[in-house]
Amino acid sequence: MKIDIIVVYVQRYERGHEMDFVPPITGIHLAGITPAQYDVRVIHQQVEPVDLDSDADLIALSFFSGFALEAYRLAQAFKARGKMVVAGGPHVTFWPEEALRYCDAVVTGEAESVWAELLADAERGALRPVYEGVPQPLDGLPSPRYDLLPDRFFIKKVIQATRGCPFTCSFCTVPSLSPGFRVRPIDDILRQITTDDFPHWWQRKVIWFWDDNLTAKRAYIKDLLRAMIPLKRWWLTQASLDIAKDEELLDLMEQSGCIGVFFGIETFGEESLKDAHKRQNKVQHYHEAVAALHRHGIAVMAGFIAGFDGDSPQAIVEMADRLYEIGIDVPFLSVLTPFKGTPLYDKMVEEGRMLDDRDWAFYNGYNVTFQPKQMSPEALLDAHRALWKRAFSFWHSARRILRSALRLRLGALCLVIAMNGFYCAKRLRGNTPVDMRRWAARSVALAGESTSPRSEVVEQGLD
Ligand code: B12
Ligand code: SF4
Repeated sequence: MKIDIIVVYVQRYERGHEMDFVPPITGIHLAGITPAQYDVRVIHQQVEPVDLDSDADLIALSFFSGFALEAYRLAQAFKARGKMVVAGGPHVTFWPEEALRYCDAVVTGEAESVWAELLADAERGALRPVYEGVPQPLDGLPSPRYDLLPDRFFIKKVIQATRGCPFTCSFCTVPSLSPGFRVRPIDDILRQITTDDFPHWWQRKVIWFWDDNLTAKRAYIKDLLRAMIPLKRWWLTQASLDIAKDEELLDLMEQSGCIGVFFGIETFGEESLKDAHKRQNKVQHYHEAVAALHRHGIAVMAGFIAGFDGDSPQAIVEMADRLYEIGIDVPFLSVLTPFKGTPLYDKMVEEGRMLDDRDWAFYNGYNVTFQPKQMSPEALLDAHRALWKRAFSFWHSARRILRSALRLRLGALCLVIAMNGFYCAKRLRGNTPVDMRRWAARSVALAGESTSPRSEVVEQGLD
């Protein structure tokens, strides 16, 4: 049986992404856990077209909420060509009934416990509608199929060492998607790191850990980093801000080649932090925490969110200056989005604040899907765009790069130049995040008559 795993994507910038640094791990991981008797391909819609006339027997779609309409459009097109279509991922996990209207079967939760069974059922033409994946120990997972990655991705070595996060931020689905915290055996990770047959030196040198919160279990991460020191790699990950107080961990991160860490800093509002249950963040400690990472030469990437109840339009735009003041090297700026499976979503539904005229295309992290407390949805979008333009202006981007040149190690500096240069170039060319108010008509037309915008789904009681 031939399988096409498609990692669905819809461009999030007016004129596309222009360059693609790091691939998702999901598609190549699914290919890795696919039993050897099947013939598998992985298609990343982010960088390559989807061939609707593929000779695959089974199409497996993976997607986030923001890409659901496109996934359903693909599902319909493939079904019209007689293919079996299955789907999984965070959106499907929380909206299985909706996905089943377009697909033959869905997997909720993690694939490992049910994927082989689903494929065997597909082969004998006996798919069940729902396969409920249950979290399993992560021992002995096979390596992702790096050989199936398209050349277009600059970095190739994406790894996942842990799943889950001990925190419970109100806007995040990780606690309900991956309850608890699981780690992979260190030997498995080392084996994966040292399996190196990429053509370019930087593809062998750089590792990106796509973990929810890699540093959550300190004894584990310290052992892993000690074992990584002799491998002389550069690596990046996502972690929580509380690590800044652990000098031993920061030392090990430096010695093992850490060049960048992403923190969810989210906001400068004390009330908003409380609302977000972000107990690990303290506004008065931001500056010192970032400085601690810099003392080890590590670049600090940080996520900021516009649209908390405590936010005013002015406070949102001013974040561009405040994030510079606390020393952030690369900012990532999104709009608060209530995803099902989070306390934030439950609260917004309870308060009647979800905007039912917004289809899934608005759930891409750059558009507004709820009624903000202190402004209109339009004013929130405008404030976010003003923040984005200010933060990636030539002046702000150049200052961040120059400052990094004085205090970061080489790999970290390369990262800061590449990321700031990338976003600043977008900004200078007017390639801003897509405004779905203008794209909505287009996305619904693309999706075809029978795909449901979110409002219809809610009306039909599938919520
Ligand atoms: C790494 C990561 C990223 C990376 C890589 C993105 C990517 N395209 O993979 C980056 C930083 C770029 C990113 C960006 C964003 N992300 Co993100 N990200 C994650 C994170 C932390 C881990 C995902 C991962 O790779 N896990 C490891 C792989 C192996 O597991 P997996 O993807 O979960 O897949 C498993 C199951 O879901 C299932 N499965 C998945 N697909 C399929 C398909 C089939 C057919 C089957 C059978 C099974 C299956 O089986 C897999 C193995 O068990 C998750 C949190 C999480 N725990 O899911 C958030 C998460 C997926 N991200 C999320 C969001 C919202 C975003 C952004 C929109 C944020 C923003 N504001 O901009 C952007 C979108 C950008 C984009 N280009 O797609 C949300 C999605 C919520 C939703 N309902 O859609 C999550 C769940 C976090 C959250 N905030 O709640 N993200
Ligand atoms: S710390 Fe990050 S991964 Fe953990 S719950 Fe909060 S937002 Fe999600």
